[in-house]
Amino acid sequence: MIYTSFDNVGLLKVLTFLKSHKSEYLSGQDLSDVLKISRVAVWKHIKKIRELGYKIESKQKRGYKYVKNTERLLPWEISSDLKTKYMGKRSYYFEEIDSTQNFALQIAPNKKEHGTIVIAQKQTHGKGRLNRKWISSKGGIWFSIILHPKFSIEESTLLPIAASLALSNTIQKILKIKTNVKWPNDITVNGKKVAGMLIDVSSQSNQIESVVIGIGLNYKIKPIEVTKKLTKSPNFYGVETLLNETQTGNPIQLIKEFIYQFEEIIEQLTNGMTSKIISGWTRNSETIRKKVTINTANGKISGVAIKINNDGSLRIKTKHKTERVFVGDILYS
Ligand code: BT5
Repeated sequence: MIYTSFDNVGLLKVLTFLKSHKSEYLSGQDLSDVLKISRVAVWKHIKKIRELGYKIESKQKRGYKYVKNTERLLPWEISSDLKTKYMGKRSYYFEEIDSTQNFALQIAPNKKEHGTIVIAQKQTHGKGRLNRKWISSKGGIWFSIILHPKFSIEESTLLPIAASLALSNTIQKILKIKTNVKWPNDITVNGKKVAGMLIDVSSQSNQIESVVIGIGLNYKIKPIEVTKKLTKSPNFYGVETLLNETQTGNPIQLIKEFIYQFEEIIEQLTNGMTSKIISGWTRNSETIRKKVTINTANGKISGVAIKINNDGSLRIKTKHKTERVFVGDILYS
């Protein structure tokens, strides 16, 4: 099932009316009269609203009362009171999809999708970088953001740094959990991976047409189950979850804050404030000044990680020289 920010009108009419009369019971007849829809339609919408995770109480002869919000990242929940200029105003929510990245890439060329978010509750074929697997069962936050940015291809190489800084700061602010960033695109908690991202850029003659940033965040997953599926993958270094099953949180608030911070950081990138982004990332980093070994397509490189260059690459001092690494996976020495 798919929900968007621009349809589901009838359902939203009922939900908005219930939300705006929080402490009252509203009868099916009242809702039908005020909203000018049939009683059967009211009943169908309320059934659906409950299935979507909202708590609606009902009492015989009195009617329905809104009690509690859903935890699902539904489009209208994300866009309501969102502080951004363009990001997240439009979104698609899938209960199940192969990969949000695949869907986002298909619609990305359309100009109206600038800032659009594609979210899934579950992915059947979640992708990592270099066609690796991303395990995305229910409980995580799996999403892709489409941008038609004003910055150049050179600056786009800094996007994983910018996105992971925004996400790391958001998690610390909203959930008060200490996170670290790990080059090039990971967020860790207790040294294990809690989020990863991947970027697909479409360009023509050095001009960016669209970018799709895919983000996988282990919000409330079972690390043991994910670990079982991953131990054979060569770059695996452990899985962490932000919340365990017994904890409650507010994922809608988390994603709204992220969208806001990400839009701000994209603005900085567009205005050439790369050193601000890099120094913010470095403060959160568990990579810089460490001895590292990196797996690259051309073999392993060992040395001390010195800094992130303006193009997002990592500068490493090996025994004999200083090297720049653009793509790779870090293993700590
Ligand atoms: C990434 O790749 O970390 C990018 C992950 C991006 C996932 C998002 S979800 C929404 C959007 N739609 C998609 O289809 N994808 C994006 P990479 O750095 O290559 O890391 C992949 C590696 O992380 C795998 O080889 C595993 O070792 C490990 N891994 C896979 N699933 C994981 C999980 N849920 N938690 C922690 N580690 C995982």
